[in-house]
Parts: sequence; structure tokens; C-alpha cells
Amino acid sequence: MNTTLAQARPFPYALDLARAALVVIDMQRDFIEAGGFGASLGNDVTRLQAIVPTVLAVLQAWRRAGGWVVHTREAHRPDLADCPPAKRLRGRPALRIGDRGPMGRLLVAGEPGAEIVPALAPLAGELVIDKPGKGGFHATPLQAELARRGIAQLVLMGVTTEVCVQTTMREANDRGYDCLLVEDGTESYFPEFKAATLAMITAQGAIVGWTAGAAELISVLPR
Ligand code: TIU
Repeated sequence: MNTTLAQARPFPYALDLARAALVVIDMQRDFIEAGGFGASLGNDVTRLQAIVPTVLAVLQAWRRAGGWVVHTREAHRPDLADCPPAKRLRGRPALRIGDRGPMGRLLVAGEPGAEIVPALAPLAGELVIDKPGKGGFHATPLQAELARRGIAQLVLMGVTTEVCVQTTMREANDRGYDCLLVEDGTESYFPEFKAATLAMITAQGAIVGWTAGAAELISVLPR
């Protein structure tokens, strides 16, 4: 199915659903719920909770249209062998990666906090990528999995806009994917950083990619 998001910024985005993947970045309890990694850094997680219904609406419309879905999680091995000390020791958080919090060990695969929020749980047939970095491509099989399915376009949602989402989008852009970020399907702990990210992505003739609203994306998907 080919369609066009006429209202996309900075200009219309031609979507080929058969060659596109919806990539939902790090919608994990650790970033979205109290007591997780995001909260340990001093952030107000309620900003991120607010986008769950929009992310779900796009996810459901994409699934109904027969589109393929990838979910990422920022999740380390229990022995933290894939967590560089530079990452673990950065800053002065209340709890560090691997420390035990109310939802288990922070950002460790298999712990409750590392799971995707229940409303957005992956379905059978959807790809789940655990990534040790901010970008979805670094030290993961994501590129090979996309290539295996002939994917050329990525539609992105998730958190946080200027950290894992933007990093993944830039990695994807450098690898030749045409990327579109769903404006109200992403959020940051810092509203000004979200606004700046959307602006810098679309500036200079879509130097990193496109953005569009969830309603327009849903409206062009087959029901
Ligand atoms: N802290 C912050 O804004 N984000 C992260 O640490 N990871 C993701 O964005 N997933």
C-alpha cells in the first residue's frame, strides 16, 4: 500500500507500508513509571505517561493495516557486561543502572522495570530489540532484521525524544532509511528539548527526516 502524508513536515512523506516498519522506542516502565530509571535521574515521568494512549492508537491502526512493528528496550545483560562504566557511573542518580529499585534492577533485561508498559505490550510476530545504548542500531541485530524484510522506511514513536528516539533516527538516517517521527507519539522530560528535536530533524530540507501528527498517520492507514 502506497500513500502520502500530505501534512508531514517539512514536506509530504510517501509511505509504502509493505516496506515500512513502525519502531516503538523504549516505552518501558523504567522511563514511564515512578520508581524507575527515569525517575532516579530526577525526572517527572508523568509527561511520558501522557503519550501512551496516542502511541497505542497508532500501534493499533498500524497493526490493523497489516504493518510490521519493532519495539526496542534499553536493557542490559544482568552481568552488565554490555554497560560501559562510563554509562553506569555518569552523573549522580538516586539509583544507578543495575541497582535494585521498586521494579527490580534498573534497565536490566528480565526485570519488571525493563518491560514495555502493559498497554503497549508486543504481540507475537513483532520484533523486540534489547539495546545497550541510546540508538537502536548500536550493538543490536536491528539493521540485519530490517534488511531481511526489505524495510526501507521507519516510522518512529517512543521516549525520550532527544535521547533514544533522536539517536535511533540519526543512526537510521545514516543507514539510508527514510524516517518519520510521530510528533505526539514521542515525549521528553524537557518540553523545550522535544520542540528543538522536531525542529532540527525537519530543518534543512528534512536533514534527518520527517515529522507528522498521529491523527494524520492513522487517517492514511487502511482500516
Ligand atoms: N534519560 C533519558 O532521557 N533517556 C534515556 O536515558 N533513555 C531513553 O531515551 N530511552
